[in-house]
Amino acid sequence: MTLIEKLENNIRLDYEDGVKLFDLDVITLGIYANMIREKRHQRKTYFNINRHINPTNICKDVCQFCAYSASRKNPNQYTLSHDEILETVRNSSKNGIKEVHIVSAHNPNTGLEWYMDIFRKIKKEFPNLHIKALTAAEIHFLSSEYNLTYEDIINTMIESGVDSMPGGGAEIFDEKVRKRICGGKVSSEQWLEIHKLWHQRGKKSNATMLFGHIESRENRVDHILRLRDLQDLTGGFNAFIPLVFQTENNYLKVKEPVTANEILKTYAISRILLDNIPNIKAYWATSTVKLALIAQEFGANDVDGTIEKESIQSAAGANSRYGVARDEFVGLIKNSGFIPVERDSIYNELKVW
Ligand code: V47
Repeated sequence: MTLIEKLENNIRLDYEDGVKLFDLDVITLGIYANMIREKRHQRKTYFNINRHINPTNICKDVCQFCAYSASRKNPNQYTLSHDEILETVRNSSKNGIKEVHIVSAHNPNTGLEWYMDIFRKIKKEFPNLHIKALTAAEIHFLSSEYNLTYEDIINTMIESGVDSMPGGGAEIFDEKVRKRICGGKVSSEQWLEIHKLWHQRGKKSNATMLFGHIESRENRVDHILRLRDLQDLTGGFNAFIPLVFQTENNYLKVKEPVTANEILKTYAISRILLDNIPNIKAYWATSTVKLALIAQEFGANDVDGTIEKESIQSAAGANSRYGVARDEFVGLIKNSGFIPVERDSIYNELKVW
């Protein structure tokens, strides 16, 4: 069977097929990805009203792609106090946020109890607010700092009010590339194991892939298929988020940012290969809002949220420091020919515009 015949007949594709997909032109890929997208989500584009909080940028690890963590490239260290975090949540709750997304660096001074305490405080004051917090990389860091098992950390997170896990820290699973870009932090196997354990507790999470740096197309396909394998076992991933590498202020010497053509191909191929992850998120902070909207024609069905403030990607050059207002999102999505749907963190529809 040829690749096109497999695509026409919705046959599950393997690694070799996945690599060959990149040889197809972007429009052909878009047509097949969009067929799958429209079958699942029609013309709906999802977003949520959320707030990103990055409590500290002090990090014991040195990832080569990171411009956010305090280092030689970024001398401005900070750690927010619990009062500052709570004040941020209070202010954002006036804007109707339904989710806080809390992700940090690996700071040995903000320990396990520091995190659990702020989660409990947020949950106490805002019981209906969804807390999406702690990447698998942070869980791994806390587990090694405290000599606790992943299960111990996950139990404590759930007891303290964490509702879901974000998809960060996945980067690229290929061990060789991973060693070069973020050697020393959570391994690919450990990342997948932590999400598996989280899913086994009946909880949902997301998965990311950082692309457009030194990885190959083959590495991307391998990454996506490792996620598909885990999803076959657990069904716990809500969304897959291909993160476009931002080139400024970091140690990776990537001169040319990845092209829009390659980004759209990667979204489309993600949709085609991941027949078991329902949502493909074009995270606007890394793709730009405009490309995130175009990506809706190439398999993506989500643009992430209003964010309000964003520190990780904007430190590396993204134009995402101050979020996007809800009404702006609604207008942009409508103008692109899609139906804006405000969702909650686990993709229940809250309002169809
Ligand atoms: O894992 C770091 C990435 C991630 C750069 O789960 C960079 O809904 C681009 O995971 N260029 C953290 N990306 C952010 C993240 C995320 C974002 C939005 C939604 C969700 C979700 C998760 O940021 C890290 C890393 O891969 N990152 N540096 C950079 N220069």
